[in-house]
Amino acid sequence: MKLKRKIEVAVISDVHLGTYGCHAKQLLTYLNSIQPKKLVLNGDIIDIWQFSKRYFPKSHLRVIKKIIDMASDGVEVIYVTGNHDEMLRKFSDTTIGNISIVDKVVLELDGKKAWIFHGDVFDVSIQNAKWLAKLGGYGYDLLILLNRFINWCLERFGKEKYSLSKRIKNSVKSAVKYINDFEEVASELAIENRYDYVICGHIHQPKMLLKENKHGKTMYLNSGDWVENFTALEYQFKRWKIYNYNHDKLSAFFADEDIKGMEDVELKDLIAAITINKPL
Ligand SMILES: [Mn+2]
Repeated sequence: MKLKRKIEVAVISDVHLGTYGCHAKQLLTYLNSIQPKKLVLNGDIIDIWQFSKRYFPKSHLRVIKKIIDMASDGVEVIYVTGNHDEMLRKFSDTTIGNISIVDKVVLELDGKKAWIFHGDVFDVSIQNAKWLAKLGGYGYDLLILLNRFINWCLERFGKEKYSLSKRIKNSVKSAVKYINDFEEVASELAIENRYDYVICGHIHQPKMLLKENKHGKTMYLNSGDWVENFTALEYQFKRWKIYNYNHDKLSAFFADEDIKGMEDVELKDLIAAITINKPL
C-alpha cells in the first residue's frame, strides 16, 4: 500500500551528498513520505567541490536512486544548479525524461509567480549582484560567470573559493550580515521583477518571510539544508510551509515497498521519524 502525503511542489536544497555532513537517511525517509507533483532540487545536492571517491556511502547513492525513481514514477524533477554542483551548469537547460537541469526557474502557482534559484550569485559582491541582476535573466548568467571567474582566480593563486563556511570562519558577525543582505537583496530584486515568491537555498537558513517596500511586496523563502536543519519547502492548498523533519511528524507515512527494498535503512530510524516530536 502506498499512502504518501500529496503535495504540489516540494523544494529541497543543500543536501551535500558526498560529504560527511550530509544526512542522507533522514532525507530518504522524508522523500519516501511524500508524493509531490514537482520536486525542485535547489542546488548543492551533490557536492562535486568536495567530492572524493573514498566517501560516497550507499545511503547517499540511494537518495540519487530515489530521485530517479520518483522521476520515472511521473514526478517532474527540476534540478537547479548551485555552486557546489556548478559542474552541472554545463548541462543547463538539458532535459532527460522528467528531469531537467536549469540555473533558475519560474513556476506559475495558482496565478502567482515563484522565482527559484540557488543564491550563490550573491557571493562575490552583493552590491554588484544588485545592479547586475537588474538586467534580468541575462544579468543572472553574467553573475554566474563572474563568480566562476573569481573563484578560478582564487584557486590559481592558491586561495580558497568564496563560500559561506569561509565567511563564518572569518567572523560570525560578517556571516550574519551576509545572511541579512542576502535575504534583503533577493527580496528587493523579486519585488522589482514582480515575482510573488523568491525561493533560494545556499545560506542554510530555512525561512519564510513577507517582505515589503514602497514598490511592492514578495514572500522570501529559503529551503534550508540537510546538513543541520533537515528542512524542505512544501506548496499545497495555495500556500507555502516549511517542513521541518525534526519537529513535524511524517503524516500518512507507511513503510512501503520502496523502503523495504532499502535494507540498510534501519527500522528504528523510521519509527523514530514518525513518533518523536521534539520540542524546539
Ligand atoms: Mn551553495
